[in-house]
Formats: sequence, C-alpha cells, structure tokens
Amino acid sequence: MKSALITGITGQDGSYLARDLIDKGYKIYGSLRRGSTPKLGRLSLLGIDAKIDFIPLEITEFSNVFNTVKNIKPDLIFNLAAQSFVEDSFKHPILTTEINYIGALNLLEAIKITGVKSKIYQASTSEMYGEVLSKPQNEKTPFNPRSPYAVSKAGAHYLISNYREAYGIEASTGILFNHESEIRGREFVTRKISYQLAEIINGRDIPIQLGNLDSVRDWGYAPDFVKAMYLIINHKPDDFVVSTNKTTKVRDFFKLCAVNAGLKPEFEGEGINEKCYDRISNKIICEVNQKYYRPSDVEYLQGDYSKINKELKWSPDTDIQTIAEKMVRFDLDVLAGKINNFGI
Ligand code: NAP
Ligand code: F7E
Repeated sequence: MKSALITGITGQDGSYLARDLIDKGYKIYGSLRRGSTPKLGRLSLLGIDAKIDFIPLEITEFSNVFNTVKNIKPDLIFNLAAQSFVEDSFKHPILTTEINYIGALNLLEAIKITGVKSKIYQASTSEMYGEVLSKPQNEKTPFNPRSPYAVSKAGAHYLISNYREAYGIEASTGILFNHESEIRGREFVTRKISYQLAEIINGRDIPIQLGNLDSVRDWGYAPDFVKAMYLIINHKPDDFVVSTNKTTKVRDFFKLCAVNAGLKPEFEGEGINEKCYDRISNKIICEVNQKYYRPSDVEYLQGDYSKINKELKWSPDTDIQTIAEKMVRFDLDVLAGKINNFGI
C-alpha cells in the first residue's frame, strides 16, 4: 500500500488533501504537534479522523523528524505544517522561522541522511512575491517578501531547489495563491467575514472590524488547490504556481458575502473612516479598525497558472462568487445548528 506523511494535517489543506489521498487508496500518516488537545475538528467534519494513523511530531526537533522519516519511509511527504498567519508572523518572527524554515530543512536533511526515496512537496506561497515586481506573477517572477512569514517561506522554497540540485532529492513546490473554504481558519479575512456576517444575521450588534479593504487577492477554493499538490508531487521535481488569475478586493469579497447573507451592503467614507451600511436595516455592519492593519502589507497578488495548466492540465473549478456563497451558507447553517462544525 502506498503511504503519505502529511505534516499540518489538522489544517485546512491537510484535511482536504488527506481526504483525497484516502480516496486514492493511500495509507495516511498525519503528524500532530505537542498540545493538550489535538485539533481534529476539520478531520472529524470530513469524516476521516478514524482513517488516519496519527503520529506525534515536533517539526523543529531534528532527531524527531529524522526518526519519523526513517521509521515510516513514506512514499510521499507533504510539508504543510506552518505558522501560516501573516499577521502573527510580525509578533512571532522567530517561532515562525523555526516552524516554516527549520521545519522544512529538518525534513530535507532527514531524507538526505536516511536515503529514503520519499518524494517531498513543500507548501510555498504567493506571499513570497510580496510587493510585486511584475503582474501577474509566475514561476519566474522574483520574490520581494514583506513579512517574516514570507521570508521564512522564501527560504524554505530555496532550500527545496537547492536539495533537488545538490542531492537529487525529489522535491517540489506549489506556489499557492490564497485559497479559502468553509473550513478556513477564522483569523483569515474571508472566513472572518463569512462567519461574522452569519453572527450579524443571528442578532449580533457590533460591526465587523477589518483592516486594509483595498488589498487585492487572487482567491481560489482549497479543495481545487489540494488536487494540484498531488499532481505536482507526482511530476518530475519542479515549481508550479497554483492560482485562478482573477483578482478581488477585500471590500468586494465582503459585499459578495453580505449579499449572500441577504443584506444590502453599501460602503461610505474613506480610509480609517470607511464604513459599510446594510441598506435594509440601515445598521453599520463593518468598520475599519487600525488594529488590523499590518506593519507592511501585500497589496496586490494575481497568479499566472499557465505552466501547471499546460504541463499538468490543472485549472481551478470554483469562482469567487461560488466560494463566497458556499462559505456564507455553511456559517449560516452552523449558527442555525444545522451543521456540527466541531468548533472550526
Ligand atoms: P492552516 O489551516 O493554518 O494549517 C496549518 C497547519 O500547520 C495546522 O495543521 C497546524 O497544526 C500546523 N502547525 C502549526 N504550527 C505547527 C508546529 N509548530 N508544528 C507542527 N505543525 C504546526 O494552513 P493551511 O491554510 O491549511 O495551509 C497549509 C500550508 O500551505 C501552510 O504551510 C501555509 O503556510 C501554506 N499556504 C497556504 C495558503 C492558503 O491560502 N491557505 C497559500 C499558500 C501557502 P495545529 O492544528 O496543531 O495548529
Ligand atoms: O489577509 C487584509 C490583509 O490574513 C488577506 C495565508 O493563508 O494567504 C494567506 O495570507 C488580506 C491582507 O491572508 C483584515 O491585510 C483586511 O492584505 O486572509 P489574510 P494573507 O495574509 O494573504 C497566503 C497566500 C498564505 O500563504 C498565508 O499562509 O486581507 N485584511 N482586514 C485582513 N486580513 C485579516 N486576516 N483580518 C482582517 O481583519
């Protein structure tokens, strides 16, 4: 039986990827970091928690990573574990670097020293493009990172190509642009919006507090994007941009969600004084709060996914309207008690 080790299995992507790989007949090893209670909510929601062989793993501890790789010798390793919240990386830059950069290095060293034939996929990110040097961004666009998160991921990205060249390790990256879903973490802006709008529909009076409404993202759907990971790891080792090539501002994503929630959103004012009114109730449903501005933000991301489309025949299936609709529907159903979301 083919096997795969997924680090970060409890996260959004790890959960969807595990579901796909189980369907393909893989034995799944899912690594869990130390903690009083494992966060299995997403895996329970997808109904796959009982199908995974969980192993304790501290990704920053080399001997632990080494012994894990040596003992289970997985055919595939997906390194999805990360401190993935950009805003937090400004508060915890060292921790972020240890998990995201040293974690990837530990896995590569373990593969190199043990000599196991595992293929490895590294979760690279559009954040590496930072203050973009050209539009849209493809595999040849230079990186210009704007956060400790982006710097740590760019370092890990370079490690992958270095170990590929220097030691012939079958290591690939997907440079994934933002991808969202019903099980996205609630700290990320899309789910913050869909969940808190559902709370407003259920009687909450306090407006949603957001930061930079002008930020532009190329948002895709996570279940589409994890399919690309599997294609990438099974191809000859390389780097691929995974995106939709379509852009949306935070403000416009908010409007899409609010309409889906049955509201009539209208933004007024500028900068810190901008507010969104629901023209049905005339209540303020969103306002800008300085607290959510970042020390330096990535203003514009748009991915050119031509390479993966041409070489691996991948393309996104789900547009931003459908993503907003699905996320709002899910959160309304959760708050109406129709779905047990296991705290996700
Ligand atoms: P996520 O939902 O935040 O999941 C992150 C995962 O990493 C969780 O399983 C978390 O475990 C684990 N983790 C955090 N700190 C850890 C540590 N110290 N040791 C071991 N595991 C740790 O992230 P995601 O959205 O699924 O993203 C998956 C990967 O793709 C990440 O590497 C992210 O940086 C990258 N990425 C994401 C996007 C996106 O738009 N979603 C785009 C590009 C790249 P706990 O459950 O224990 O917290
Ligand atoms: O922010 C702005 C914020 O936190 C998107 C991670 O998965 O994708 C994600 O990183 C934009 C930023 O995602 C709020 O300033 C405004 O410009 O949802 P986000 P992110 O930072 O793009 C990349 C590809 C990854 O690799 C990361 O792991 O929205 N924004 N107001 C806000 N963002 C948040 N979170 N909260 C707000 O209130």
